[in-house]
Amino acid sequence: MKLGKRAALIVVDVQNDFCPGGALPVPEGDKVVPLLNDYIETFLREGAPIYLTQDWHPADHISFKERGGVWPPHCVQGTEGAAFHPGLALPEQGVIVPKGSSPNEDAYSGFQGTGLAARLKRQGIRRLFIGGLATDYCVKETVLDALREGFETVLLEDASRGVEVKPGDTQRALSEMEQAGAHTVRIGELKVA
Ligand code: VGL
Ligand code: ZN
Repeated sequence: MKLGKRAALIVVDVQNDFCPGGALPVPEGDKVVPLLNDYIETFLREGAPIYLTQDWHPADHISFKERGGVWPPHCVQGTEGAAFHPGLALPEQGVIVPKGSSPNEDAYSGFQGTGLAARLKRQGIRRLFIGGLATDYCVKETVLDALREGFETVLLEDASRGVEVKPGDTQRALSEMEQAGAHTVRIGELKVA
């Protein structure tokens, strides 16, 4: 698979709360960090834009258990848990996309309420490479929205991990994304020339 012109990288929610020791840990969530750093390096070398979504909730967010949601409080704005994993090679040119900031609205997708699709289209981007946390929630919804928006969409399979609230969720998410038209790639398969 070629990176191609008009490609962008979207790194989804690689934050402390989604890594082991965090408030809503994804098993092996931290394992995506070195791989994403490799992808980031590749995209930087190619001059391709990089976006990083950040789950960014107010303290009383609707998805939290206290408000009848399903999740423990996580990624509360300005907390250490909401910070990017310290090992992530945050590029200076990287554009941070906060999401889930409205108290009464859940937002798994990086496209929901962020203006991201319009911004990418304005830049002439056609193909998106998407990876991060969690495969069965925010990565999945971001990939499905990317496809709905008409982008050619590639999941970074080795640089994503699922929460697995129910066993098999990650695998089901992969099937759903592929069925919707997503491609998948691993770092060794990505050609830049
Ligand atoms: C996510 C659950 C709640 C995610 C965000 O990033 O996948 N999951 N908020
Ligand atoms: Zn969240």
